[in-house]
Amino acid sequence: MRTQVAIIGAGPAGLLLAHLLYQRGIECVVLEAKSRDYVENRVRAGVLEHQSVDILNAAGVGARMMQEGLLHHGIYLNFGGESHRIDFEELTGRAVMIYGQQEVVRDLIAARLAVRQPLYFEVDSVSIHDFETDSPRVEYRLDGQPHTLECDFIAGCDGFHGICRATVPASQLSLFERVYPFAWLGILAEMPPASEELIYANDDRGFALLSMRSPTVSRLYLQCTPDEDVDEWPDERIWDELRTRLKVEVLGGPVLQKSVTPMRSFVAEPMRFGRLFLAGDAAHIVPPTGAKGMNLAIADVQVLAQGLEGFYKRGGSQAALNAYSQTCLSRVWKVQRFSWWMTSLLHRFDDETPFDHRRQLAELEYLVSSRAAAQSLAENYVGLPLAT
Ligand code: RFL
Ligand code: PHB
Repeated sequence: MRTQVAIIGAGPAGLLLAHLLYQRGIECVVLEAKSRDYVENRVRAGVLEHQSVDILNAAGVGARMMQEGLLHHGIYLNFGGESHRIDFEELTGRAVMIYGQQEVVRDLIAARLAVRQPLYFEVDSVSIHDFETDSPRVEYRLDGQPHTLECDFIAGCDGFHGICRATVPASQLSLFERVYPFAWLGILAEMPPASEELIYANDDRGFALLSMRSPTVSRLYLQCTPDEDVDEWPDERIWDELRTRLKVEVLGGPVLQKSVTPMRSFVAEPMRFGRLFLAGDAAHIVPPTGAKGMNLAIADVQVLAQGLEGFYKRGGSQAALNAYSQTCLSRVWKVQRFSWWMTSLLHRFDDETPFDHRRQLAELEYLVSSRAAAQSLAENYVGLPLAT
């Protein structure tokens, strides 16, 4: 089989890239290791930057998001026994959209299937070859049968644990990483949101976050240890801890799902190797405190789709593709900085000194008393422009 672009991975990066390429008349095949049911029900991110909303709308896949998503004009920061609001609308004129990643994934899968374009689930033994030449290829197995997919380009959209980055010789990669000494215990619960906007709390007992998915479903997180055993967290213990840290009394309800997410910052440079392009979590990971992972994936593939359009519509010109890595990384590092900063500001660290803690509280005080400081948080949270 032959195609123009082979896309490995059907997360937000791979699926949106497939759709953007389809709109530009470029053929692609998407190969996904998991089942459709699995990827459509994987609970992850929930916040879309205003620019991600624009990209999804411009791609024609935003109708359900505009109907069911929740537009938020600010967030609350709770610390020192008080609650403070950061007003995005007033500080930046922008808002963010609360809409679950699995809903974005469902909309994109529906869009791909509606136009009857190739998207294969449950492929295994995927391997990529010859991407340093002009004729790369992908080998995989589907229903027990071996297949070869010849292509012009490979898009590695296969997440942090995928095979694309792992296939690049180590000598060609520079890796930058910070692993945090804590994790998030996250729950999805059948409970109407207890606040109209997200609450980020820096409490003496650790960080907590109140988020939501819909008028009837809430998403909440607690700072915990990276090796935390979920079985030691019966529902009532989680609710008690959330009430204490968030200072919100009315929390409770059936817990639909529980999981522990480790926290890391990670960047692989460059993001292009010959005819292989890495996008999304395959190239970088941010700790979730800044709500940026899915948004970075969306921004990467928007840049990649434009680069591939340049190649196919301008007689094989690689000018835009040559700029892909640099264009993405310049924004990725700014978003890394913001995500690291939000994480450092809001969590308790095992090795922190009383000085560190006082400094952290002083920074929070500064943030909610200085318009300049609040505006900096707001412009990063709603999303930095694509090409900076
Ligand atoms: P994904 O979503 O991991 O998709 C990669 C896909 O590749 C498949 N795959 C393979 N397919 C074929 N062959 C192979 N060899 C393969 N190996 C892997 C996988 O099955 C998968 O389907 O990466 P992508 O598309 O780059 O998207 C990135 C986002 O998923 C991620 O950054 C966000 O979820 C991060 N994140 C958040 N991002 C936000 O923008 N806002 C948030 O509020 C937010 N909150 C979060 C988050 C991530 C979390 N977790 C669980 C990591 C909250 C949490 C708790
Ligand atoms: C979420 O709703 O899952 C969420 C919201 C904000 C974050 C991280 C996760 O910073």
